[in-house]
Amino acid sequence: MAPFNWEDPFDVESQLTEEERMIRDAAHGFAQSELQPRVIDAFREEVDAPELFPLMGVAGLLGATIPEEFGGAGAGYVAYGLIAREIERVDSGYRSMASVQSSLVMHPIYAYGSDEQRRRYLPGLAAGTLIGCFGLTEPDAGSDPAGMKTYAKKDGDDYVISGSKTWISNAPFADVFVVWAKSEEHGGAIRGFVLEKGMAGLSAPKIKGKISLRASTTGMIMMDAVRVPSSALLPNVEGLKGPFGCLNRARYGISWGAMGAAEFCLHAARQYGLDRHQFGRPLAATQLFQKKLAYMMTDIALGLQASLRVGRLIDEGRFAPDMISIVKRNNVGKALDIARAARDMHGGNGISEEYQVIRHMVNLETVNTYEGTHDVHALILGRAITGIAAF
Ligand code: TGC
Ligand code: FAD
Repeated sequence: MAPFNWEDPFDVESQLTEEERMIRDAAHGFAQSELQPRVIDAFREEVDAPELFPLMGVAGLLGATIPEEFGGAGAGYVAYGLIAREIERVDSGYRSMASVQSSLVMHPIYAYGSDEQRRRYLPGLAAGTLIGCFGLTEPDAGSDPAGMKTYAKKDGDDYVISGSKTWISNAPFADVFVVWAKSEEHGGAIRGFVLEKGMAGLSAPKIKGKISLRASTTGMIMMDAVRVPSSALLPNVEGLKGPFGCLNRARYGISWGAMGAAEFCLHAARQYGLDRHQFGRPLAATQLFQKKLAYMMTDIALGLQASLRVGRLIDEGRFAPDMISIVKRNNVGKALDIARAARDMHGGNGISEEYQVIRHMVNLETVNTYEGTHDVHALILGRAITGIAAF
């Protein structure tokens, strides 16, 4: 019989390669030394932190799956997931900053871009000297991005883009804007364009007053007849499969990230229960407390194992997007339940910033909503099961 390790019940560790363990350890070290010391103040003060991007770049955390030729690490999707888990163990907002850069900005430029676009943007994005954002959601088109109004008209050799995007991570300090628009030239099909900070008619005001994900900066993208050269068009994809191809990767990363946040909450609740005495014994000596810990550990073990499986299938080129809906929806929903339980198990201290579980709890409300809401992923799965789209 093997010894049981509550911190890794199914021995994920032995299922990782040496390279994956090294990348994970580097991400853990960075997250604990650079991110953890700032996060409580950053969340309270709603701090903009563009200076974190070059630090993440030096640590090799941006564009891990992009080939080394373009500044990435040429690593696989399991390694990418492990990075997300370590960053989100500290804060979902910091993971958001990194996963937008990697999956939603670098991936489309790499997968759909021209060679000139790849060389112009990818090395700077990998280094974090350029910051990217991804504009899909609009004020009137969230779960249903096909309803977007942003439009690109051809004018001579240029495109002229008008419209607005909302709830866009990193937008207020972004240098590179991957924006999705309906293109008149392509019969109204959705196409991707790469815009740059400073273009006439382009602005990105910050959305203030979030009660969730306060350590990540969110904004709008306002485009008032922004004129871009035809070289700004991402040439190699047309239709919604363009943005969804990016979302597959980001959603998969989130499935690992949410487990990192949940692991933080389990560890915190366990320690609190061992330290805190009521009725003459540790809280951890009570049956109800132990049952909650058992649920937490079980859901984390199952969630990590499922994400690992999906990551391996992505690396083998054998994944279906529905698999990603399963792990994004399940792991984030379970992480939210775990964070709420951990908050409760801390009693009054659970609402204090010092104990950090309530920050994870309110962050995970956003994670449950973005990249396809919990219910939209249920509908994607319902369609897969029945063949009927019920959106
Ligand atoms: P539907 O008819 O299903 O598909 C249209 C076309 O897209 C293709 N497709 C996919 N391709 C690749 N991967 C996927 N996951 C795909 N899903 C669909 C599909 O094959 C089809 O291609 P074609 O060639 O036949 O045209 O589209 P629909 O309009 O019915 O979509 C329904 C639904 C609900 C699935 C979809 O709209 C959806 O997923 N909605 C959720 C929207 C969403 O996730 N938004 C995310 C915005 S970005 C964000 O939140 C970033 S936060 C990041 C952070 O800060 O960390
Ligand atoms: P809606 O689509 O209006 O949904 C509202 C509610 O209705 C939800 O509960 C939903 O599940 C439900 N619903 C919707 N349709 C149906 C249906 N057919 N049947 C049953 N229920 C339904 N977007 C980007 O493009 N880029 C970003 O970088 C980005 N970052 C974000 C950062 C933050 C902090 C947040 C909060 C959001 C971000 N988003 C981003 C937007 C995010 O993807 C959207 O909020 C999300 O897709 C949901 O869209 P919505 O807010 O318009 O909600």
